[in-house]
Amino acid sequence: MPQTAAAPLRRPAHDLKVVALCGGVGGAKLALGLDRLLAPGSLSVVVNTGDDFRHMGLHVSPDVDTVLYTLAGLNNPETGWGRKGETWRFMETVADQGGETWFRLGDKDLELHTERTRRLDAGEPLSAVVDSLRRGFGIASVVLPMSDDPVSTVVETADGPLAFQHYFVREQCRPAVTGFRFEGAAAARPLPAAVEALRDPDLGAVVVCPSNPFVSVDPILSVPGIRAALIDCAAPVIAVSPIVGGRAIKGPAAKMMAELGLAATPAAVAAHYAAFVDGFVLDATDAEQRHAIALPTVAVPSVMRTLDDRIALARAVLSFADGLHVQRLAS
Ligand code: FO1
Repeated sequence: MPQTAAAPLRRPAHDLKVVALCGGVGGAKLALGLDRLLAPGSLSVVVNTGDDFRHMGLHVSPDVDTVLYTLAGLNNPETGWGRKGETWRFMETVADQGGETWFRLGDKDLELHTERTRRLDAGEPLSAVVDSLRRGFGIASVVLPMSDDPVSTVVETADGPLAFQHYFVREQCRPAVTGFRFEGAAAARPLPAAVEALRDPDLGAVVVCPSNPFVSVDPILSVPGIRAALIDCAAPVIAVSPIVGGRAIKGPAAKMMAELGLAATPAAVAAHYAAFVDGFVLDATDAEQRHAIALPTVAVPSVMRTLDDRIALARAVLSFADGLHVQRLAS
């Protein structure tokens, strides 16, 4: 029976361990809600690194950094990416010299890129660098890049293949997409901590955040072993729709769906995840669409404008997962 409102949690949120799969801005908002709701250290966020690239000699890891800045309360609320209170002296100087300015690296943000690049070049794995950055930011939740091996999202477009940041930032998502490739994925190893977190017998729920299914979540699923770990996961796996009212809350997901010949609906997103998802959360304004979804659903307010919205959605998702868990134990 589809639900239209979230039931109260049967187990206190403080008792739950949760894994979240997450891309950048939209996903990080729900990760923050989960981080604030759960006991410190009970959330592991597995983050897309398919957006990572070398730019101006620096290793930039946009989704990981968005998650770190968001959980640390340091994110730029206007852009969603980068740091609040940012200054742009470096980029101004690059522009003065006629350099490349299509991808903007803020003065404060540069510290993360230079430090990460130095440590990667010295042979440290990305996950070790990310872990010490998150400790430095005082973040209790565990932040796990999907893999220490390089995986690069390539967007196939009517104008030819484009590296992800060229499509997303330089071309402003204008070219029509025809498909996606995740270069390096076949040889990539999942981060062992991510697979261990998914196999933890005490895990309460897995949350697929409202991130872009094609360029934020699919790169994570492309890493061998992660999809299988989700399918085998003992805890309920819940996905949250990034599509509300036929539009993406942020980013090009709805445009991509139209270009791929898919309806830009929560039902199409649910179908995309059907192989491993136990329940699907859609926005209250799309509640009538729950009958088109062949999974247990709950329809709740999901547009997160404030911190309270983020925590409320996190609570609703975990309450829904808890109900599915109880049903599973009873059957
Ligand atoms: N997104 C933009 O739209 N324009 C930028 O100039 C830009 C710079 C940038 C610098 C560092 C960083 O960590 C992220 C940055 N992003 C920028 C966001 C980035 O492209 C993300 O991959 C997307 O937001 C998708 O998650």
